[in-house]
Amino acid sequence: MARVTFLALSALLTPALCDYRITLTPSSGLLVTDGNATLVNNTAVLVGGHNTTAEPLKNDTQGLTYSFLTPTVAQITLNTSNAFHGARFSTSESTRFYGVWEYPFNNRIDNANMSFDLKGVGNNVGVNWSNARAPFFLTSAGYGVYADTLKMGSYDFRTPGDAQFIFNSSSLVYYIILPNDGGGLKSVIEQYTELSARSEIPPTSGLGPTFWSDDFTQDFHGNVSNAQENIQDVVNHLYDNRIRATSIFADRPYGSGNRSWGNFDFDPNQYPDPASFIKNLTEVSGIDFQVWIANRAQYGTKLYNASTHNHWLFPDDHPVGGLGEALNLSIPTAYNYFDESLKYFSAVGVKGYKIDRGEEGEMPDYVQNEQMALFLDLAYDSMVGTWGKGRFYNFARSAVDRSRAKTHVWNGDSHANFTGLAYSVASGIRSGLISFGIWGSDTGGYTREGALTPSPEVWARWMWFSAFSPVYELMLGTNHTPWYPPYDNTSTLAVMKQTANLHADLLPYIQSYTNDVSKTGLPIIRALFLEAEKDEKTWDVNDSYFFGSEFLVAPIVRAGGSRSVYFPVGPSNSYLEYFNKTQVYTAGTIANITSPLTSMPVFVKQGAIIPRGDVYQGNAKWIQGWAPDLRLELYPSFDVPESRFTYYGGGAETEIVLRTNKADRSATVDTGGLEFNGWGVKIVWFLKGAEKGRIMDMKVHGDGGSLKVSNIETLF
Ligand SMILES: *[C@@H]1O[C@H](CO)[C@@H](O)[C@H](O)[C@H]1NC(C)=O
Ligand SMILES: *[C@@H]1O[C@H](CO)[C@@H](O)[C@H](O)[C@H]1NC(C)=O
Ligand SMILES: *[C@@H]1O[C@H](CO)[C@@H](O)[C@H](O)[C@H]1NC(C)=O
Ligand SMILES: *[C@@H]1O[C@H](CO)[C@@H](O)[C@H](O)[C@H]1NC(C)=O
Ligand SMILES: *[C@@H]1O[C@H](CO)[C@@H](O)[C@H](O)[C@H]1NC(C)=O
Ligand SMILES: *[C@@H]1O[C@H](CO)[C@@H](O)[C@H](O)[C@H]1NC(C)=O
Ligand SMILES: *[C@@H]1O[C@H](CO)[C@@H](O)[C@H](O)[C@H]1NC(C)=O
Ligand SMILES: *[C@@H]1O[C@H](CO)[C@@H](O)[C@H](O)[C@H]1NC(C)=O
Ligand SMILES: *[C@@H]1O[C@H](CO)[C@@H](O)[C@H](O)[C@H]1NC(C)=O
Ligand SMILES: *[C@@H]1O[C@H](CO)[C@@H](O)[C@H](O)[C@H]1NC(C)=O
Ligand SMILES: *[C@@H]1O[C@H](CO)[C@@H](O)[C@H](O)[C@H]1NC(C)=O
Ligand SMILES: CC(=O)N[C@H]1CO[C@H](CO)[C@@H](O)[C@@H]1O
Repeated sequence: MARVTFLALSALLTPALCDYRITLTPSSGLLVTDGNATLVNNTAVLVGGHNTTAEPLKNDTQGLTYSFLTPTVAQITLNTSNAFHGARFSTSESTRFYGVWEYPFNNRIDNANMSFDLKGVGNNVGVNWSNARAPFFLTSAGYGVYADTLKMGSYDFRTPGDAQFIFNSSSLVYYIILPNDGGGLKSVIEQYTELSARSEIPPTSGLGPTFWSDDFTQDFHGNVSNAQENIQDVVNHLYDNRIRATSIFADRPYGSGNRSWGNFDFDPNQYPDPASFIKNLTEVSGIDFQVWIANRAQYGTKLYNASTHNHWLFPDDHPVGGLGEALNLSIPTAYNYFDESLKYFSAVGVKGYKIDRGEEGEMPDYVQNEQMALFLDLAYDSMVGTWGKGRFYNFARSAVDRSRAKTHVWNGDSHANFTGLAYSVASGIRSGLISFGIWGSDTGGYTREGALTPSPEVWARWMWFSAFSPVYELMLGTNHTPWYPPYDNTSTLAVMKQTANLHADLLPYIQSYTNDVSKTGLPIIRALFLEAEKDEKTWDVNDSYFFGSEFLVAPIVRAGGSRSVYFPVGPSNSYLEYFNKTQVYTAGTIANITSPLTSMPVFVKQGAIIPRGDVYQGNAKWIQGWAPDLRLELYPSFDVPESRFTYYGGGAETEIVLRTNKADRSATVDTGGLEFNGWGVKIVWFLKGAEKGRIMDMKVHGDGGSLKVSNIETLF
């Protein structure tokens, strides 16, 4: 590959569209320019025999090609005789670099001062194993870079204004991604996921409320004598308390054999009849069921015996705690054996996996990304054959890049205190920046040290955060159940009910955004700067986010009950407090907000359109003659002449348009003929005075009904 390709935008592109060029510098770096302006300074391409000795390619462009793939995406390929390849970028010192890791090092949403491999993060402050990752960064300088490889690599952001990556690979393709159509960094994420892969829309049951225990085989109460009955006890308490639930999953232990994993079964002492138990759970109680899996072979199990017999195991790399080696899944027979063995679970009714580990030393680090991708592929394959696309819920703590098409994520083992909560909020924001958009955290934390952890205060704050997360999943059991001592069966339980039921009622809104995640790659939890890119004050905010584009959410992540909230400039001139609907905050200001455990600081934009309602019955069998119920909350403002929302439900999209007219002080909603399972939709106008919360039934069918209110005073 001796030829250097110079391919500025070809004749195919109209010059008016854009004039981006990529050129080689005298020192063998690359520049992306727009007229006289340098947009991207790719100061060097790096090659070497080792990652610690890689050097800039100097005055030798053998094996380097570069060209624009689309008007806004440049592709660079490196293929030399070297074992390691990489690149370095340089911007101004104040530039932030985001992405690469879900884990928020130093509780930051950017990567300032960080240097680390593209691998599982391991034990760390706030969260153990917060591991979603992608070879993709984006910068406040307005572009992104995607290195398309599963080889091991290291990223270095220690020099202010610089970013560098080097991969253990004899060839490398990377992309420089510029915004398109004025879409800013959002469009950079969209173009990255288009090159990489997008998530599937999960089943509603996967979004929760989901309840689980780290160990259903202990902590029995009343007449309970095994895990199956213990789960039924949870189901009964949820029912009796009228707490909405859509899924339950069993973490390990649930199977037979050494450490309960490797025989592909349920322990008959704990689950005497798994198939009928799961059928009853799903069909009678309305709750889907998932189980834990991991690529690890425990001594003495079927998986271990088959693997040693066939030489499928990685040599003993001394995994943490001697937890068993991984199979090398690049061996086709190993992959197929595992895939076939897992089919037992879907055959007995299991509808998804909690996928653990993959980064605890059970394989050499340099294959971690390739092996994890294979394991997520086979976990997906073993489910999709039985249930079909989007009808089961797999979620992993360790997932790389394209695997977002095969799994959703939770953020690992968070600590059950405010540090864990703060880091979880930041990791949710970061997960979105690498386009793992369907995300949840263990509500209350995973690592529980001592009685009454999480404290009722931490737990309540976290429950609120999960209500405004894509997924609400909560660990109970093992002496940490709100309706059993040492909890008092009142206040924590009440907040659990309030927040789980709120999350269930927000499902129409959340589902609409899962459609966005799968179509565009844009996350549901959005860093403030994604919506307010021009407001530099949003660049470092690690504890509040836009939930979709309508809500500004500011979880309380410290003890004491108040926090300061910054209201970003750009998305809205002002923000209305969501629960009380009285207080209005001006964009660009900061306010101290106090909130009891029974609420949280949440705000809506001017012109917001928020679909809510009861669209999935789940366990709510206490509702006789249940039928879906959808309502549209509308927050008109004369500052916003028109706002739109793409509602997604029942597999179809409907465009909802809200218009205001200052001249005759009116507002009009066009519901696009929205129906839900043949039912009309309720319209709830949020207006001032007597109009506040005016509810109108919209029984228009099919004919694109629109509804007008006149002589109104808006709330902001
Ligand atoms: C680029 O810079 C040159 C020299 O300063 C100037 O003459 C020219 O007009 C500039 N072109 C653009 C597109 O700004
Ligand atoms: C690119 O970055 C290098 C290193 O910081 C700097 O020397 C060079 O002037 C920059 N080039 C441009 C066009 O900004
Ligand atoms: C690159 O090498 C060529 C000859 O191979 C030489 O003429 C040129 O000056 C060199 N350029 C730099 C920047 O070193
Ligand atoms: C790299 O170059 C070698 C030798 O020219 C070629 O055989 C190989 O296919 C190339 N690899 C890639 C990934 O392009
Ligand atoms: C990065 O480290 C330097 C010292 O090495 C420190 O002064 C600076 O505050 C750090 N920046 C961040 C964002 O942590
Ligand atoms: C994190 O994980 C390691 C290894 O499993 C364990 O030793 C450590 O106790 C964990 N830390 C916390 C706070 O859970
Ligand atoms: C780079 O080298 C260091 C030291 O040998 C090693 O720990 C790290 O894993 C390497 N990273 C990659 C991407 O190979
Ligand atoms: C790079 O990958 C090769 C396998 O392709 C492996 O043998 C080597 O140890 C890796 N190097 C590092 C530093 O991890
Ligand atoms: C089936 O589900 C119902 C409703 O939750 C429950 O009352 C019953 O005990 C379950 N039966 C079995 C065999 O688990
Ligand atoms: C949370 O727990 C971790 C692990 O035990 C501990 O290091 C940290 O200090 C705790 N944070 C708070 C706020 O208690
Ligand atoms: C918020 O409260 C803190 C501490 O009580 C105070 O220092 C600060 O001035 C307050 N900020 C605003 C905007 O009221
Ligand atoms: C955030 C906020 O102000 N919440 C308040 C809304 O009103 C209820 C009931 O009046 C209060 O309990 C909340 O604190």
